[in-house]
Amino acid sequence: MAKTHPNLRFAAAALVLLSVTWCSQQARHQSASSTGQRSYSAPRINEPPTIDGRLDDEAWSTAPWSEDFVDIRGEGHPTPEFRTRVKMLWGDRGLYIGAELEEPHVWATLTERDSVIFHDPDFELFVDPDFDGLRYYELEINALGTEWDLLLPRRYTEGGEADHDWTMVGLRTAVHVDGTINDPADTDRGWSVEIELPWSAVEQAVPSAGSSWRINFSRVEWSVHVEDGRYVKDPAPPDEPHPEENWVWSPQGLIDMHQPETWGRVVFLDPP
Ligand SMILES: [Ca+2]
Ligand SMILES: [Ca+2]
Ligand SMILES: [Ca+2]
Repeated sequence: MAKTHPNLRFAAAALVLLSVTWCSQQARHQSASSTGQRSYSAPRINEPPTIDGRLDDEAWSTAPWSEDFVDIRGEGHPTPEFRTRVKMLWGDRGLYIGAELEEPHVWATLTERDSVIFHDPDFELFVDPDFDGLRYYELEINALGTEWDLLLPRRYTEGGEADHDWTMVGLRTAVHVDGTINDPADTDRGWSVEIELPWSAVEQAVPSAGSSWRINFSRVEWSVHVEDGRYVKDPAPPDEPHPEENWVWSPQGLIDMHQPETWGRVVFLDPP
């Protein structure tokens, strides 16, 4: 089965929720952008950051932190227990994304590319450069740096079938763990992700200054306990379809990332 988290299983409920959410969002954000969702102005850089997972490059100092991530459902839902935030930059080669994930227990298990990475705690990127909700792109990465990239011709709820074999050609990612991975004996500070997404990797030319893409980020977090010195996922509560936490940059209003119209946007700033 293609990725059904968090989507297909609740298409009907999602439609109802979507309409309710849409109305409330229209009321709440009518003075904001057309979607009422997040917006990030990415500085243009000449000297790209070194893709090593550490966000201490000179380039990153020019980019502000995003808002802290929130529950995917948005207002009225619990504030995430751990902070997640991102930065973005752009240059001749591509879009740069730096993410910082506070996490006292860094763990990951999946090492094979194109595994279903959200079965581990992960960081996820979604982009729809032309805002049409069609042919959009997703990348998931865990704390071991294992990637899953996929192309979505259309959303699952409209019969879309993800192409998992598709590859973001030229993609470069790196993860830095601030602490230890898979070691419950200590407390970690978190992990960070650094991404160079070449324009061509998502079938785009270099954007013109002032233009924007639809984009969102998600973090999946599983509650765990320790058994025999290893992290083990807590059992899912009965009848709980989403035992994981879904924390996102631009709230979706429901547990479904495959709704590009409620993603945020990245605006490609003019050079200084
Ligand atoms: Ca770096
Ligand atoms: Ca598109
Ligand atoms: Ca792939």
